[in-house]
Amino acid sequence: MKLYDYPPAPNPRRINIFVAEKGIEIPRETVDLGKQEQLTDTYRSKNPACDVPMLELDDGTCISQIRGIARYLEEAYPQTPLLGQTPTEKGRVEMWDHLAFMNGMLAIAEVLRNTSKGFINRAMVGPHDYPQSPELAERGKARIAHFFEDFDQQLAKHDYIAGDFYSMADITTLVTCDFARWIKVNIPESCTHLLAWHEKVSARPAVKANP
Ligand SMILES: N[C@@H](CCC(=O)N[C@@H](CS)C(=O)NCC(=O)O)C(=O)O
Repeated sequence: MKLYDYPPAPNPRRINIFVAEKGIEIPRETVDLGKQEQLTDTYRSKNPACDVPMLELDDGTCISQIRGIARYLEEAYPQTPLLGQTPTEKGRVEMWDHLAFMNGMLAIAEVLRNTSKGFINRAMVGPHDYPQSPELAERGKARIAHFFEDFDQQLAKHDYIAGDFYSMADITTLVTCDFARWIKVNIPESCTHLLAWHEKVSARPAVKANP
């Protein structure tokens, strides 16, 4: 098994924390996004989505997309469950992980990829090129503010994002909050529940090992 990784980027960090929480050792191969190695023919033939992370199994099966990778690892290594244990927990982890990705991670990406010179004509992750759009960057800023408020409200009611247990939804939300710093946005002071939760989950050894 091999994990195709690029540690500086936020989505690979999600899986790296997930793997560390489970205590699994997986060999890594770096796909340097700075050199656009995700777009080479060799990598594309394994992962047509042209993104990282990606997991290659010993029989050559390739699984991309964090939901796919996390699901595989959760089933293959059930110790330290991170995707919920009961039907209700599993549903809630999926729900909140998806909300954090859609409303947080993608909102930040919307700002970054539509403003940074490094992403000219690469406004979207994937095999296809798209031009930047200043309007989308503006919308992204508004969406990030709402993401912080909505998740702060959830944490006013629960110790963790999907309920009273730590899960993949916490990992995605944590990585999203840290990713916001890339566009010089921090968790607002008014989001006291989110700030307290962020301090708590940032202290976990698996998180500290994957800064
Ligand atoms: N939906 C994907 C997101 C993966 C993703 O966006 N990865 C970024 C790094 S954070 C990437 O590979 N970017 C390649 C590019 O910018 O072309 C997943 O769930 O794995």
